[in-house]
Amino acid sequence: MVKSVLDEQFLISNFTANVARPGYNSMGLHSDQSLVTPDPWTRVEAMNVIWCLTDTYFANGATLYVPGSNKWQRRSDISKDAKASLKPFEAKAGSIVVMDGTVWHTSGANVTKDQDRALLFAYYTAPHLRQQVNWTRKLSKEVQESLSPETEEWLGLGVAANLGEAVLHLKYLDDPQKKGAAQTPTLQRLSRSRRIADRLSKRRLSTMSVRDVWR
Ligand SMILES: O=C(O)CCC(=O)C(=O)O
Repeated sequence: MVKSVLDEQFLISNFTANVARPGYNSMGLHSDQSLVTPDPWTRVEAMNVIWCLTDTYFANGATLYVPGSNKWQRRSDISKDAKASLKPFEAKAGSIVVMDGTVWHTSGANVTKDQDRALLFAYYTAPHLRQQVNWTRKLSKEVQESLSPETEEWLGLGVAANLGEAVLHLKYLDDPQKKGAAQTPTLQRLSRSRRIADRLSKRRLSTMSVRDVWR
């Protein structure tokens, strides 16, 4: 699902648990893409997958969104009556809600007496956008070493962390006749960089130069 929106190359930018307890108030209206990249927002470069751990409805603080706000490309497009047009994402526990990063939204107020609203937000972005969390610092060495190559890639922990689409463009520049070739020189260099990184991490060295990767 994430790949269908952001393409093959994407990063996990952040992963948060937002629990709105009784009495919790709304936060400010925002789009998640506007937090990490300046306008104009002409294409979708961020998205959230929201995991509902509890039933989520207006009174317990369901996320509120402005229908059609994904069309706003600049701050000046934000409608004056945006707050009046907010609608809740209502869903049963166990559901997921996929939210395009250009949709303007806020958390709802929890006006119930005793019903928590617990949501997990997995926030993904295009690879050229700096992640909200520095996973290299955040995750312990043990956790990093236990990750699959795919998860490592998604967290931007690889040596070539955010080359993203550049890899594809370089591939075509290397040899336009070989668009479908699986092992272009660029990709060979990337897999070599992974092997070097693996060797370095085994030797417990923490840094390597870009020259080592691309030589
Ligand atoms: O908790 C919510 O409903 C919304 C959270 C949100 O928009 C955010 O964390 O940026």
